[in-house]
Amino acid sequence: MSAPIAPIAPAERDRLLALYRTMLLVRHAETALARLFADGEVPGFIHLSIGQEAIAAGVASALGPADTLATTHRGHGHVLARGLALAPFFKEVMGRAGGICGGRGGSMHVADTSLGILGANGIVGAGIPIALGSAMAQSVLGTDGLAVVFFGDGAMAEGVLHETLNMAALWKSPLLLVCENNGWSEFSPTARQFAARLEGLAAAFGIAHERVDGNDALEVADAAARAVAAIRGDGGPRVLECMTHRVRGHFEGDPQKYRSADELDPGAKGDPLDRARAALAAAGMPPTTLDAAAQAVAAQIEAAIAAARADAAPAWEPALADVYAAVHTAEAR
Ligand SMILES: Cc1ncc(C[n+]2csc(CCOP(=O)(O)OP(=O)(O)O)c2C)c(N)n1
Ligand SMILES: [Mg+2]
Repeated sequence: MSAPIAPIAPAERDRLLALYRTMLLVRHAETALARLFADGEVPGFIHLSIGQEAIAAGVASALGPADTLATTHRGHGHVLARGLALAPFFKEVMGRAGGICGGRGGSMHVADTSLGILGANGIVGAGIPIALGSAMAQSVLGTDGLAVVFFGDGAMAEGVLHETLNMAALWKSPLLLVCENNGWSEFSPTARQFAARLEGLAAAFGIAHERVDGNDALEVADAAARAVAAIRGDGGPRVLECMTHRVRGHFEGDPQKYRSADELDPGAKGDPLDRARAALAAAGMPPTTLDAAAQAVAAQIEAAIAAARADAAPAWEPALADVYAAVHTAEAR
C-alpha cells in the first residue's frame, strides 16, 4: 500500500524542493551510517530515522536562529536538518577527535550549542525536561526564541512528559513538543505501552494538540509553522504529533523477529522522499534537478566520511574535560 500523492500548488514547489533536499541529506547520511556500522567503523549503537525524515525537515524549516532543540537516541535527522555540518557530525558518530563533541559523545550524544542543539539523549524522555528548562530560560531572558523537543511514542508513558506538560502549561513556557509516533517502542507496539492518546494527555493540561501525517513534509512544515507562530503569539506550549513508520530495526543489527512482513514493508505509510519526489515531478520539476540534488548530497557525504576516516581518535588526556562544570561559590567569587 502506498499513500496517494497530493497535488501541490506551483508556489509550493520551491518550498517542497528545500524540504526534499534536507530529507535527502538525512537519508543519504543514515544510509551511509548503516554501511559504516555494518563494517565496524561506528562504535556503540546507532538508531536510524530512515522513513521519518519529513518530521526533521518540516519542523526544522519552522525554527528561527534563537530556537533551541533537544532530541532522542534517534536524532541524526534533527541535528542535520538544524544545520549541523557534515564533517563534525560524521567525525562524532565515528568517534574521531574532530567530532562536534570531540568524538567523546557519539551518535546518542551529539550536541552543538552554537546551533541551539542541546543534545541527543539515550534516556527515553530525558530531552523533554531539558527543553522545558531552555524554554523557561527563553521566557526569563525575554528572547523571542522557543525550545523544541522531539520524543518518540515510547516517551508518552514516561512521567517526565506528564510533569513537563503540567509545568509548561502552568508557566506558559514557549515549548514545542514534537512526538514522532512510529508505532514502536523498541520491540513493543505503542498500544501495549500507553493506555491513553496524546491529545487526551495534552487536553488534560489545556495544551493544543495537532496530529499530522508525519511522512508528508509539507504537512509537517505547515503544522510546525502554525505551532511556532502560536507559541510566539501567546508564549504557551503546543504539541505536534507526527504519525510515521520506523523502517529499520530499533537499532542497527536488530533482527526484528517481532515484526510481521507487512509491518516491515517500507512502503507501508509511503516513503516521505518518494512522496515528495512524485509531488515535485507532478508539479513540473524536471527529474534532472532532483537527480542533481541527490548527487550533490551524496558527494558531500562521501567527503565528510573521508575527512572522518582521516581524523585521529580522541586522546585519553582530556577524557574528563567538560564532565564537571566550574563551581561558583561565594568564596570563589
Ligand atoms: C528511561 C528509559 N527506559 C528504557 C530505555 C530503553 N529504551 C531505549 S529506546 C526505547 C524505546 C523508545 O521508543 P520511542 O520513544 O517510541 O522511540 P523510537 O525508538 O521509536 O524512535 C527504550 C524503551 C531507555 N533508554 N530509557
Ligand atoms: Mg517509537
